[in-house]
Amino acid sequence: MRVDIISIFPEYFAPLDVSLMGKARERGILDIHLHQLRDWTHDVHNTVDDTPYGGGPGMVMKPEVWGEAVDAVIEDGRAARGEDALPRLIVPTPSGRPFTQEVALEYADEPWLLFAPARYEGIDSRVVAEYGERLRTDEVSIGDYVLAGGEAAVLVMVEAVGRLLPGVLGNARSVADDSFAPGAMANLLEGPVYTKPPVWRGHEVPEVLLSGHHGRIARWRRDEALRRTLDRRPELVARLDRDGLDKHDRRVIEEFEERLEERRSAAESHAESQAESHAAFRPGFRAAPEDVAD
Ligand code: JD8
Repeated sequence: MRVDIISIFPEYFAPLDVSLMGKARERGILDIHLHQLRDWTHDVHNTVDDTPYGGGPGMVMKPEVWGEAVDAVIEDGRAARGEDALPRLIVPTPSGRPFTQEVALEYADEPWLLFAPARYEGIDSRVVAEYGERLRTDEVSIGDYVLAGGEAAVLVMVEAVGRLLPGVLGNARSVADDSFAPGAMANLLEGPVYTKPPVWRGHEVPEVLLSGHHGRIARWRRDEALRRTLDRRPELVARLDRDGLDKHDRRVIEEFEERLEERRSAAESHAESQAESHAAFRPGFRAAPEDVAD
């Protein structure tokens, strides 16, 4: 896979020289090209930004510079990959569609990705409009928090996609076992993991994992993954296709929901008793249960 990245901070991508992505590049599985956006400026200050039309805070990145840069990189890539080759243009933005494992799997099937991480308030929106007519162009977000620029998002996406390419991950682990990957553990979070020693600072490894009984171990791991997902990402359990759940799974879910209900009603009655004791302490004062600190 060819990957081109255009940025005013190409040095930001040094991490792609190390570890899994570094090896993937050495093996020629990943062919990453970094480009300095300012190479396509023509003024003495190498200006890439200007004030926003309509006023408002910050600066917007100029369309002309991005236009020249993207055109040049596409020409460069077509020279290497053939005149009919075209990249998929990916523009990170907090207002983009969510980047998910499903999208990562889709991108992993692409022969050529071109990333356009911006800074400031983002890129003049006519750039995406322009290339959206010529290329498959995606505006994507890696999560509901605000970064200072798109570079970190590109690092995340290149690693999430790169590790899915054949030959990148050793056979120790297959991507089929990934959380959020289609399959048995689809949309379940990873469960707890353990290694030697069997006891550490008084903390023991769960007995079942030392049993060598693969059936029980698989069952335990699935139960733990289900419980952790119910606890931390209940919306993912709601997405599970019910036919994929066996009787034992449903039992685990019922047990969890019963405990949740017990905890909830215990908290509610505790708050009520607190409110009553407060009322008893200050006659005429009626504290609403939610105002009574736990
Ligand atoms: C690209 C400029 C900063 C964003 C003013 C802060 C992705 N999940 C994500 N959060 N933030 C980004 C992201 C932020 C970016 C750029 C991506 C380019 N900024 C801007 C608008 C508000 N500043 C992102 N993917």
